[in-house]
Amino acid sequence: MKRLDYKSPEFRAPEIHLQFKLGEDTSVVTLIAHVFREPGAQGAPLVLNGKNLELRSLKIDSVDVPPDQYEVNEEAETLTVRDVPDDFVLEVSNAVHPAANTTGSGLYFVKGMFSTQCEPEGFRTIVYSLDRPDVLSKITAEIIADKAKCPVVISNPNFVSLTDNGDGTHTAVWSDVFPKPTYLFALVAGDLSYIEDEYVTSPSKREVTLRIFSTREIIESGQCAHAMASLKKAMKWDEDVFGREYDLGMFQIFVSPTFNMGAMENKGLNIFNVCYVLALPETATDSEYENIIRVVGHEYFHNWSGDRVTCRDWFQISLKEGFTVYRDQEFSRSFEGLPKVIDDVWTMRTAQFAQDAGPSAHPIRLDEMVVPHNGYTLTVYEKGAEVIRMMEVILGKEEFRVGTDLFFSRHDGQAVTCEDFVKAMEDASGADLTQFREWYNWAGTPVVEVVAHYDDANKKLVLDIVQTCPPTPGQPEKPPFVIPFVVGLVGKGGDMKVSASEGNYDAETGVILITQRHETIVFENVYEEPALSLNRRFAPVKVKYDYREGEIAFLAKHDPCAFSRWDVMQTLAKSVLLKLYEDQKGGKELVLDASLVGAVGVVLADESIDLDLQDAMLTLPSEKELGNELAVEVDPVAVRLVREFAKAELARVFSSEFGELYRRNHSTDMPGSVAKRALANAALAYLAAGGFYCEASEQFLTASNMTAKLAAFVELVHGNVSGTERVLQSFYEQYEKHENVIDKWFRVQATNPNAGTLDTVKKLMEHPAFDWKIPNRVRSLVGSFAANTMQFHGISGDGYRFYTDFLLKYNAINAEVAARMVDVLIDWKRYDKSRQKLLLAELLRLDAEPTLSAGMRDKVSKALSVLCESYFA
Ligand code: B3K
Ligand code: ZN
Repeated sequence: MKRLDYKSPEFRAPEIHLQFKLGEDTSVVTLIAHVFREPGAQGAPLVLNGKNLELRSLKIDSVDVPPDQYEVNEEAETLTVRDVPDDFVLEVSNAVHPAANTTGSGLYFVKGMFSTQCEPEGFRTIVYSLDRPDVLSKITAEIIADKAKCPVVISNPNFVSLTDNGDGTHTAVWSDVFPKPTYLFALVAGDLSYIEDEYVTSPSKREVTLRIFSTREIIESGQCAHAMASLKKAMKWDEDVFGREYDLGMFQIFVSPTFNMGAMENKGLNIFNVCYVLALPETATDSEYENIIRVVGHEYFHNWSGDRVTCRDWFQISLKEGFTVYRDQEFSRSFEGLPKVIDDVWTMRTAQFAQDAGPSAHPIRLDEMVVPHNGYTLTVYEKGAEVIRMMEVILGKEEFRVGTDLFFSRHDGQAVTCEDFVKAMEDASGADLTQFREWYNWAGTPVVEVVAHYDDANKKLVLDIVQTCPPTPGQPEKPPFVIPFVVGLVGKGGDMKVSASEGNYDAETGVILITQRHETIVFENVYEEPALSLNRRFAPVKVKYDYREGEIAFLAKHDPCAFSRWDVMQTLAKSVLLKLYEDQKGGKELVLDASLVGAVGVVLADESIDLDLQDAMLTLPSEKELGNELAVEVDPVAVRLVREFAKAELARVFSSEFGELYRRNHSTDMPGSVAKRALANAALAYLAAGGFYCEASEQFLTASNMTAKLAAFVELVHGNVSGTERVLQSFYEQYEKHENVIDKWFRVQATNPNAGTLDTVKKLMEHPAFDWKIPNRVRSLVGSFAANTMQFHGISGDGYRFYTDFLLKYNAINAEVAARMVDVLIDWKRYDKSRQKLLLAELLRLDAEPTLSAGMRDKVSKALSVLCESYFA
């Protein structure tokens, strides 16, 4: 499928009536709709989408369609009816098998509950339908279920009635107010309970009932309060910041223990993975609390950016996802501040930059796809959000808001494209975003290279800026991008007030608007040679700049922009660690560069530093990011070892400082601040890296909250400290009833860097708490193992082989999650020759499997397509 081959729908169904007769083994689903032919589609047959459905009946205007008038094509997933009138009533009925459905998509029955997942193409596995995002219908769902097994039957968005049928069943009816695409339909039924609250919207003063549903056990455990508070906070924020008000009388969340992904924004009935809802201080870490508010916000914000205005087709996923990620990031940043900005940039640099440099690099607006499932990528989401943010930086917050208002009002109730979003921004602001649109066309991370010349005599600073973008599959050359590059010229007194006599520089905002491949900016009145604080608002580019002697140390301490203080420290640590890597490869003795030791010493000694910033500045760049910098022939084990070496060295040099940092910030009581707990845990990790485990042992025993408990647990298990078995057992026994915590128990063991972990993982797959049908459990054990550098990437290849065996099996159980999990194998070319060979063998093994899902095959083929002649040379 290609984006440019888009054809508008030939038929529309403005109103749909659905009837479900719910049965665990077999459910019968009937769709009745008034269908209209679009002008211009004369003679076209009616093509319905349907997959794995057992057709029971098919009627047009109440008359059975004779078998020679229709055709089911399993491969194309269609049911085609010829010679249909221009305007008719369609009635189609089919059976599905929810208990046998382990895919996490469509209608499934797990743990005594029915639930659905329809985005992107799950609806067609429920009933034959016009299952595409640009066909919007008002759906009424009539759901007949066993009263005893399913006392609660909910759908979306508005409750109409619940009728006792007198035969042990009851019928619930739910209906739409606003037309929606089928992917936003949802149904949940089971023996559920809920908590309830209320929100009064502004300015309309609409009273909205808020409910969070789950199993009785979960609801009674009192773990949904934080999610409810998050929801109310998100509703208020969207009113205040985007002028978006909730539009219905009811907002429901269902917390599913067996969800494939994070959550889903079905109109008025969001469905959530347990890991993004449940929280008590003793079972959820601070970052889980933060993730809950972020994801609750994200799904809620989709009510406008996704539901009221949706995507025309799945090539445009970034229209709703990039924009909604931007919205949830801004929401979280409004109360978390700097750590959230750093987190977002960290995700871009560690994971998205890698995707942008790998075999599956793609633009944020997809040009082609094999299966829509594979379009939900970091690039579409995270880089998509950064592209939106760049528009905000270019237009300014106020104009940007005028633009989003126009976008929402102009396209309310429509299914539109990324182009429509940019056009609304342009029309609202008068800005010309023609060249900016290139961000939607091209993959790859641009590189911005800066060279500075200070002219002391004339008090000028000249910046030579060159932008390039590396080739990506199918895109050897790219045009120049528009990059809002925010800079600060930092002198002894902080940011210098300068103007530019040449180049597009805005002295108010500090934005250099880069548009050409090569730009020259001439700053005037630069009375001292400044230190350069670059890319302060993080445009999604890599920056190359040779810092002068002392420049980094100066910025790390004095840059008025806290984000840049962190950033420059990362730059320093990266260069030091990469040098160590080279030394290690060259067989040289490892010595940690004094510049990093000095900079860490300054951070540790800084009494006035903000605690969040101190924590961030003490964190070394991730192994993945270092790998991204190396780009080719990466030996992941060597990367890890030099990073560990640096940590241990810093721990040795600053053992008393880390001890002191720990004592200052550690506390056995809640509440304390998130920053203090993060710092205490950072210090704990350094102490462990230096071989000191007393604090971790003590913290493990006395922790009053999961943030402290888990950090200590990790250090003890990964440190192979004597008594680990007892630690593991006590952790398990203490949290046996908390699935989210037991996931951590699996994860910590799977990421244990020590020898023997692969055997442990294999054993744990036989553990009674391991369940192939629960994606969180599978991810926590096997998915986490793939993040275990030492064991997954072990040079024996055993880790890769085990993982491939797993994927081959899991592909048959949950193809969607399995296809996501193959990502860790596909970038085989970035590793050293020995690992390339090992990974290639595994990819070929996957490729040879005839039953591989289309999604996984798509990724494996892309990975293999970079197989070039030179490899065999
Ligand atoms: N829109 C959903 C993602 C659906 C993915 C299907 N594989 C969740 C979200 O991004 O809000
Ligand atoms: Zn989303």
